[in-house]
Amino acid sequence: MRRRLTIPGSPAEREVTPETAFLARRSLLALGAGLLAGCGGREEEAPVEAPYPAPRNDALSVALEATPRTSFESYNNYVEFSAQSKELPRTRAKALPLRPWSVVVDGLVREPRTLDMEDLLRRMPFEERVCRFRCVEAWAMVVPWTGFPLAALLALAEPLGSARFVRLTSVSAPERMPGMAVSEHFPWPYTEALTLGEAMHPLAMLATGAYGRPLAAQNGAALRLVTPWKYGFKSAKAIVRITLTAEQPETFWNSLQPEEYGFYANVNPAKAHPRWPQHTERLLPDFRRQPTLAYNGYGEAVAGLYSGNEH
Ligand SMILES: Nc1nc2c(c(=O)[nH]1)N[C@H]1C(S)=C(S)[C@@H](COP(=O)(O)O)O[C@H]1N2
Ligand SMILES: [Mo]
Repeated sequence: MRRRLTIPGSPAEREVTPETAFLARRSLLALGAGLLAGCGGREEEAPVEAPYPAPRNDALSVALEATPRTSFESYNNYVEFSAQSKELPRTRAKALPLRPWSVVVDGLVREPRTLDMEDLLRRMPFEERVCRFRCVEAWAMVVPWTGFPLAALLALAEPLGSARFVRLTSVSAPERMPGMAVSEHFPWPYTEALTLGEAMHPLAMLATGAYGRPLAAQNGAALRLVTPWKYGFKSAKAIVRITLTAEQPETFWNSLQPEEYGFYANVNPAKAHPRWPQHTERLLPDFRRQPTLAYNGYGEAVAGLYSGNEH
């Protein structure tokens, strides 16, 4: 990644590069700055265009009306800001700085990477996808996310053959996140994980936006996971690290209450939560009751990942 390349013309590069090669390379860069964007020094790069709105991927979208943005942005689960309130995350999350933002991709990879938001905007294939979204608490929404396949980011880091899981770690900012102190016994930071097969599935997405604009802080800006066939708690917010591992990682809710929150957490109307049924759900904005679908309606796409016994 260009972070680890020397900026052309810097003293360090002059020391290690024969002068002729240095001059040739510099003129090449000057000529081909556009082509080399993403490979050269930041000086040569044009400003990055924000991808909003991004082209819609109809094949991976549902033909349903989106939940109003105001509901999406004002009814939130974000325990770092409040474990009780659906409303407080919206006001409290304003304290979280969203730029600069970078994500580390490390662990069992050939090329560990640190990418900032500009790197992602420049290098990832952004698109919009309208997805069903189902919380384990039995409320549901339909959200037009903007983002890119998690697989595209993993490919940059080149997972090793020994990698079997992908752990996603949310930002830890106790001084900005009052919920962390209130729930001090929780296993912070918030982490989630997928099998590598799930993470490479085209439906697994990293979102930077929704409703054709950047994500609001309370919805998990600057970068959050979207796995529409799983309960919402799998979709970690404010991701700063993505680590490939050989062993199944401990995850936040699963380690707190394994009977209530499985590792796989695929939406399953036939398997009741210990404290409530899951065969129906309440769709925002008006909490209209409707049937819950197996794999949240994505069974045709994802059922092949499973034997059927995962929970
Ligand atoms: N870091 C972090 N990620 C999180 C959560 C959280 O508390 N902290 N809550 C999860 C749960 S339970 C749900 S339902 C969704 C809610 O996303 P939304 O507020 O954007 O609707 O985020 C998930 N990701
Ligand atoms: Mo949730």
